[in-house]
Amino acid sequence: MATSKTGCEGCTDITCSSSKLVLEQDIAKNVRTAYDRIQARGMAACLFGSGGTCCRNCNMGPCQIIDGVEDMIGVCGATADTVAARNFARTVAAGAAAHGDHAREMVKGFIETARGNGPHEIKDVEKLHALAKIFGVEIEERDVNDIALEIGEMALAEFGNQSEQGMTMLKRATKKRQEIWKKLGIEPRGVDREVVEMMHRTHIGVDQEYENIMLQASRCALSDGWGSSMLSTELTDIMFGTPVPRRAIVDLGVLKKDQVNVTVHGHEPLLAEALCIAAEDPEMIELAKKQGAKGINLAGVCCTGNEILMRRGIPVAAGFVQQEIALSTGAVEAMVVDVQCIMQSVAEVAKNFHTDIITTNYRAKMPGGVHIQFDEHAALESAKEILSRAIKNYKKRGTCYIPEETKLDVVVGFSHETINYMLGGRFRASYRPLNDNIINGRIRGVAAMVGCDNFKLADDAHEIIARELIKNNILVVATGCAATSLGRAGLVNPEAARYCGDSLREVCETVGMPPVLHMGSCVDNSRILIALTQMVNQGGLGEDIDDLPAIGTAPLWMSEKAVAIGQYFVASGAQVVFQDLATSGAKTFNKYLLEDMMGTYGAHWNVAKEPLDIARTMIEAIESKRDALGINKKKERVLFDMDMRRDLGDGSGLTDVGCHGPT
Ligand code: SF4
Ligand code: MSK
Repeated sequence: MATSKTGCEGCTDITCSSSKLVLEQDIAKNVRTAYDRIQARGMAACLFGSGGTCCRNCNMGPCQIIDGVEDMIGVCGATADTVAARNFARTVAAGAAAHGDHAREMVKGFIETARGNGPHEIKDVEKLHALAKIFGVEIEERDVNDIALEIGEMALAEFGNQSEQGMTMLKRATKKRQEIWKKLGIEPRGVDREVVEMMHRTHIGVDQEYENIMLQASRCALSDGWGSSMLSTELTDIMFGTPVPRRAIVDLGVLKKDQVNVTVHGHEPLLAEALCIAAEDPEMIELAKKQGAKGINLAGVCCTGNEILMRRGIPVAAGFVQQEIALSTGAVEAMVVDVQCIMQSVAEVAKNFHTDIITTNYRAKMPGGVHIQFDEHAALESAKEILSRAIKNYKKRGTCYIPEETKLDVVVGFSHETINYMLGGRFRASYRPLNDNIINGRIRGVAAMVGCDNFKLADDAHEIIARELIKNNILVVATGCAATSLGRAGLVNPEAARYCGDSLREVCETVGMPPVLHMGSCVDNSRILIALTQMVNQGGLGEDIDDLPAIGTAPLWMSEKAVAIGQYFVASGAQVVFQDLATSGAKTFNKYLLEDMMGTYGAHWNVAKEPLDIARTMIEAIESKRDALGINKKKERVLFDMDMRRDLGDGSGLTDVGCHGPT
């Protein structure tokens, strides 16, 4: 097990206690994890790669460019700025493609559900009707499934749209933002089209002006945030239920000694939802009992985990950096994977144990994995076949170690609808109380902590940033593996209010909400776009997202999707802070990202290396927005009386966790 910092680009400090506990055990002594591989590499990353100036877009290269050195441009003449912009834009395209392909599967699953095929049904009719309004679909005297089918087919058409018309969801943005996009000519048309155009424009000899390349990068990213990701979130909510606050648990201690442990890892919740249904099937439970287990324990990893955590309260065992460690417990009968963020190394780790890595999607196989194709037309049958295989492994389990003490309570399920109800009460749901609390300074602003975890910083980086933010009375919303990491740190539950500054603590205690609101998986960042837009529409905080005291960070970003997310936030007017960007080798382009984009979008990228620097950058940005809004007058600390408590929430619609939400 690696435990010390290396000189290379990577941190092998394991601060997470559950990971440490597992890796210290004898059963894990032959396991090689990413921490070991980082230590073994022992060399710094290539400067051209990390600076963004290595180009291999044609076979005259690879060309390694040195900015400002005359002969060190590409063979074709491409400059550092062009190369770095092309590389950056291709990262955006790859991220948008991943979200787009995920979303397409969800739309297809939604259409099958509307046709009455499979185990799922339309659960959130209110949300279906709201979406019908956006799509211009008639709802009066129509069957729910008919409406769903029409919306599903319109949503599917958005992927291959060939007209010049902008995508449907764009109209949910503020008027001002829509005008900015129109003026710049970057309203996304189709999900697939923007990725194709991005790849074309970054082919050798096409678009060679970094600002123009970045216009298409914005359009491509917007087709993700306001297009595919938003479609995916909305249709998934309609099909599986819009999240409401619920209690759950996270961390490796959620695995169970006396049950068949099946971890579900990846992103697309169609299979995971079917597995949840199958795991409750008496026939499956009986099968598990025959093998000597007391039952079947499903646990999530990465964003599939977040999907079923949010909607069903199924525990999350691990985020991205812990996927190998979950297997190293020796207590997992099968890790069921679909697409994205699945390390190839899990198959190697599994060889040390009785665990099967079951790949389920034709797009994502791996050597050493067992492939059982998930058939969406026979979802339950597929799920049962997968579970049966896992159950049969139970008897083969050898020595195992589950760090049972590492099990953290969380309260999750904060869709943008929940936030509406939570603060406004069921009968006068609105963002007014949130806006008022920001205007009066009890809440200084909103910080989104999203995206992955990685091995570049110690794994308490999210916690350090979030603690600093809430201490400064900034409300945090979180998604993806960042949210899992914050859950492990004990910040995603109402008791964490004690770590907040006085005024945020009062708000959290009054409403009974955590200071870190878990909003879902990485596609669910679209919820944050809607929440920000609702704050603008509520009034009092400016005319557009770029006026809000709000900022985002993906401090430990790893996946290309995080860059697509960052770009759609910036193009929507929200600043973002990343730990690093592969653009520093191109001075002018780097300055464009970190400063000049402000003139175009009202927001730009920021880079800050250390966790506390990231937090400070965010706090400063929020305070300067408050200054610009003229709401930064010093307020005396006010103790809440009954009227003020009523303003925060009227006590109706109490859920099981005490938040005011839809029941
Ligand atoms: Fe080199 Fe230009 Fe080819 Fe890139 S596109 S590899 S810079 S010649
Ligand atoms: S899973 S994209 S590591 S959030 Fe969404 Fe986590 Fe990042 Fe994958």
